[in-house]
Amino acid sequence: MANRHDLPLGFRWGASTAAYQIEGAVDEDGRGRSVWDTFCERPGAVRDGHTGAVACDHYHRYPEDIALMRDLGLDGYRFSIAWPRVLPTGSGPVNPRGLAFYDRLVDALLAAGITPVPTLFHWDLPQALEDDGGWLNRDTAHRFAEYTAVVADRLGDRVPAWITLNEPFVHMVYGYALGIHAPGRTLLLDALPTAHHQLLGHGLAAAVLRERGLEVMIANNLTPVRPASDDPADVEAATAYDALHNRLFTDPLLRGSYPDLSAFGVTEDLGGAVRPGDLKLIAEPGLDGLGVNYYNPTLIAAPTDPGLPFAEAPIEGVPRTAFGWPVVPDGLRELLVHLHEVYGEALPPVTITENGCSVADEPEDGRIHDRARIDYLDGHLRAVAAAVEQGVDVRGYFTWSLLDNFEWAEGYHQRFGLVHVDFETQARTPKASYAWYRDLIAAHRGRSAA
Ligand code: GBH
Repeated sequence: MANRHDLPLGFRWGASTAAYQIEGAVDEDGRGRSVWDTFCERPGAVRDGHTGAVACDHYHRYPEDIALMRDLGLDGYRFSIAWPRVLPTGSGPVNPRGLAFYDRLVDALLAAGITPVPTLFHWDLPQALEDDGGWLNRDTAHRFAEYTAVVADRLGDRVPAWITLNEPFVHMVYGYALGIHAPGRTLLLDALPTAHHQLLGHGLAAAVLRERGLEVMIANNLTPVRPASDDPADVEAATAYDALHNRLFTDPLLRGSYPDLSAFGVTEDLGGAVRPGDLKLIAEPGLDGLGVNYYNPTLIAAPTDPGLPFAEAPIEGVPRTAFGWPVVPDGLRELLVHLHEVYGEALPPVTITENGCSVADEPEDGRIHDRARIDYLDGHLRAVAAAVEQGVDVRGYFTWSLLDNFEWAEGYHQRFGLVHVDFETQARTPKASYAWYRDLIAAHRGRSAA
């Protein structure tokens, strides 16, 4: 297998976060409510009743966090912009104090030599828009494009490349189909229009960014789908699952069409959501890069429940993260090579926009020996290098996450950071993985310069 040091010259190193997971300050400077503020108040929704009200207090502590990024040697920092800070009711009046926060953040990043890579939507929809139907309502796509214009007009002079959406699949499934995330709806397959409306929002926002000469990416959580056996029933189930999880969110962007979802009893217009011209709006602006968030592969077997055309099977015989997710680094190589094979020339350059793991790593003598995270990152970077060797154009790697943070329905129980956060004192303590990543970046840069 390829060595991680074989990554190409100019390969970009980064780390990722998201607004609701780190900022806190939910009632400050005119921020409006988001669906996550509401969801956290619902009894039983988040483990131990945790909320993002304070989180990492990054809203106030961003200079300290940027100093940590600078010492790490990051080329880029992926963060998200909280829509309800900028437009407290989702549309209408702009909140200048909310916008000013991102202005300060961008300037401080640039002063530290770090490229800001903002994501416009990482799940914190303004509650006022949810009250009008959220992503079930087609109008939300238009509101998203308007919000994009406001933010791009303010930051576009300093921010070259933008990510529209984070993981529209997870937002649809966890947020609208199963109710594990905000807004906590349990619509099952009736959630499908939220896929189309998010993608339409992407397309409209992409056009807004393009008009301003800015680059456009999207961050999809993709997974290599493996059938549990060669049995045709398992293979058929895997094909159906792949269409829902992966191709539903890449085919319209890269091919201008939706995949066949007939196994789900779903028509090509996704329950009437797709109107003439929509697919053109989604595909036409094009993508300058595809962001890939990778955590683990998926094993799929023939259905056991009559309501769905697949069943998820456990992946045996591999290590698990503290969250219980299987650790399969080669799945990332498999995924990247598969994308390259399926989409060919239509596949834009790829950036890994998230990859990382939860480790139960409490401090010992003031140090955090998160060996499992180092092994995870090392294995996955070798997988990226192997994919590059097999011809995939991968431009960068952003680890999830810079800081331990609010892990959605798990509250503060899962720690994904290179930097430990004490949620009582807000003290930041770089872990062993932080030093490891810093040295790796420095070594790669040394080779690139040589
Ligand atoms: C991302 O979602 C989010 O973008 C980010 O905000 C979040 O903090 C981070 O990842 C960590 O969770 O059942 O064993 O097959 C990740 C979405 C959905 C990826 C569940 C792994 C299945 C694990 N995840 N998924 S398993």
